[in-house]
Amino acid sequence: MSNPSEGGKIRKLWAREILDSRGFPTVEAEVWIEDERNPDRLVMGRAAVPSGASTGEGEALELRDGDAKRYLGKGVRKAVGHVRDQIAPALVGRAFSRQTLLDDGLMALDGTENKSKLGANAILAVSMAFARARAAAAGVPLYRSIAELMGSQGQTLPVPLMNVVNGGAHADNGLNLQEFMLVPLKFDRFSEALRAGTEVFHHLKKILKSRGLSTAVGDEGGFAPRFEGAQPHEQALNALTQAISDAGYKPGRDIFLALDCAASEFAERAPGSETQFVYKFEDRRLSAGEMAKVYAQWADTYPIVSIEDGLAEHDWAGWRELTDLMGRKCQLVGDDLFVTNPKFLQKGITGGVAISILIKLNQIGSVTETLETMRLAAQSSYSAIASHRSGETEDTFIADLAVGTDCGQIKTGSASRTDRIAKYNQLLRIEEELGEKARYSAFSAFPWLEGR
Ligand code: 2PG
Ligand code: MG
Repeated sequence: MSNPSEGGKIRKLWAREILDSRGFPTVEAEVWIEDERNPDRLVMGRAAVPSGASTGEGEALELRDGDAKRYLGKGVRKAVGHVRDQIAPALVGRAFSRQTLLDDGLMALDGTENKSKLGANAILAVSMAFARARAAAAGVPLYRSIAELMGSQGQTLPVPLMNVVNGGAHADNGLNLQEFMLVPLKFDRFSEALRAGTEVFHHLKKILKSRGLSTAVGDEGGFAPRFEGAQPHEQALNALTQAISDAGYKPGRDIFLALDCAASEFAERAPGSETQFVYKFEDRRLSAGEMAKVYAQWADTYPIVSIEDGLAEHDWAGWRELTDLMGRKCQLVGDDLFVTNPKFLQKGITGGVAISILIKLNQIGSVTETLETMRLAAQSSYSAIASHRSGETEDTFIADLAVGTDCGQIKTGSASRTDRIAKYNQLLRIEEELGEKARYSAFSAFPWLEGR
């Protein structure tokens, strides 16, 4: 029996290969620890890691088996084996009073910069499962225990960035840009914002259908229509603003738009240059400056409040130009650029690049480091958006992460596909549980819009 103030001992640790929303394997872990109130009783925390398609080069390593005979090489038996054969023997029988101690132990066991020995998928699954088990052992909801780790209040329901048109690497429809999102801001409660965004999603479906366009959905549950003819991106933006109006809301007052360009996917190094990039956008080849002007012009025409990865991850000079051009009136978000890593974020802060960071647990590979990055963002007045990956599971950790850290925004896909909806439903539960204490400070990340 261990001293409850030191945390219950880990009694059992297990992992298995499960499937993600794209039908590829991923790691699920279970951590069994002693209940703090009754050490004879065990509580279990379970967590599954997601997987990206448009990944940043600086991400922690997702370990895949590479055995072409299983799941086209994408099996995760090695990572699962590392949990069972290396992590479990090192952790079982020990008590960890804090998440940091467990995560430090995992990192020491791995010993590499990018978690390539054990695999970030093995490490993160255990880290998240432990966070859940610790919350259960203390008898508190996960968001509450994350709030304690973060030193936050854990009462802010996030603005949902709802990705209702999918393109880029998440669809097969000729759109360069990966995500067109709805941002329902002028609402008092998360549940009302979610309702509004969902209604717009249904109206968008009607519009696409009436134009004979496909209403089949992409990886994140958004529609993936092929807009024929000139300027398909403007066609998508027009369809979205129309859908907002059709649903009875005012674009630019109630509901706004956000983009994830995932620009690394359509950029290449300029011939003969190490630092300059060319953007193969629609049928043109644009410089970073020209690409930035396209965004600035869109932001003048459409109610766009947030642009993620507008330029490629290695195009730091271009990013600086973009930030100078738009950083005061549009949330410029670094995803592939920062890969949830405090080192890259620090480089951005020092260099005046971007004003916001996308947060994906599996880019960095542990709960502790994720919170460290979020702390650095908050200290530097960068907004932070808790995010899913395009390959997801039914795991809802990021919903609790968003509320627990009070980060104020979540990006977790469209109003379809249960892998996406699961997170929204968890947020509805949390809002209900928080009752009067629940906050929805919609405009805090967009101060330039306040009072509109
Ligand atoms: C992104 C994500 C999630 P992926 O680029 O922001 O939407 O996509 O998981 O494929 O990197
Ligand atoms: Mg992105």
